[in-house]
Amino acid sequence: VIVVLIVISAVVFGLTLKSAFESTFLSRCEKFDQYDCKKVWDAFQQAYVNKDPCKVPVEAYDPLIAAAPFKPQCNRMMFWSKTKDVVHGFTEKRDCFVTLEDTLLGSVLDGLTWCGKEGSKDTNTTGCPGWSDCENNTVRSFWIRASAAFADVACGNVTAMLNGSINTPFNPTSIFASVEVPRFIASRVKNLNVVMVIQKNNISNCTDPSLKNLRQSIDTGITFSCKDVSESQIQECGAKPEIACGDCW
Ligand code: AVW
Repeated sequence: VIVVLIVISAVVFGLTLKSAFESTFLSRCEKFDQYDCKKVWDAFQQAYVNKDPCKVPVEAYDPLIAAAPFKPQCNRMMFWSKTKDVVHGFTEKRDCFVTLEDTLLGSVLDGLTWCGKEGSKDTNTTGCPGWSDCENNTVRSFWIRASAAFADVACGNVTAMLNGSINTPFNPTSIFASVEVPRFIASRVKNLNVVMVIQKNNISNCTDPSLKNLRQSIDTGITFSCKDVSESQIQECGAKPEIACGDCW
């Protein structure tokens, strides 16, 4: 009887335990002051729980964005496309710039996979649709919504790191091109400064034709500049706090 009771209580206790996903979410969230992480978790869950993981529209995350709004950080906002590692290698060492992944929502969900299921209140971390498996998938809709909200608060001088080792550094299908750039408005954003990350075997640079498209697609009134900067120079500035942010490139 005792053994049976122990087993039953262990099972009941187990069901009330937080999932590893929720624990990761909350512990990453608690590194940020000023937010009620339990409220943020509830707002997050309502976006996808008990839904077909391919039927989560971008707007499903509106209440989450409202629960953890992005704060404008003028002159420090950093966007990127196909340069995730070099950008974050830099921003984790220096506080010159803030990327989406340095904000509460971006850092909490960076690298995670999640989805719900019709008829269930669980959050799954396996068996979720991949990025391109269906348009309105749980993870992709979140990143589109969060990127839009982050771009909405962009102000002053905005920086973007693009990749000089690919054919089309400014790719119209990227989140940067399709979601973020269209939200930069001249009344808030003064200048868009592209840092073209140049590696040894680079195949493009600031003269690439795709950058002309970028220049043409930004709101009139926002000035544009582009600078080719070697990856090693970016890494060196990350490693040397004595170099002023404004002198990195
Ligand atoms: P990215 P973006 N499969 O480097 O301009 C799986 O292409 O789009 O840059 N994951 C994907 C896929 C895919 N096909 N495409 C994109 N991702 C995910 C937010 C993946 O996690 C920031 F503010 C990849 O690391 C940047 O300014 C990430 O999306 C801007 O959006 C970026 O893909 C970067 O988006």
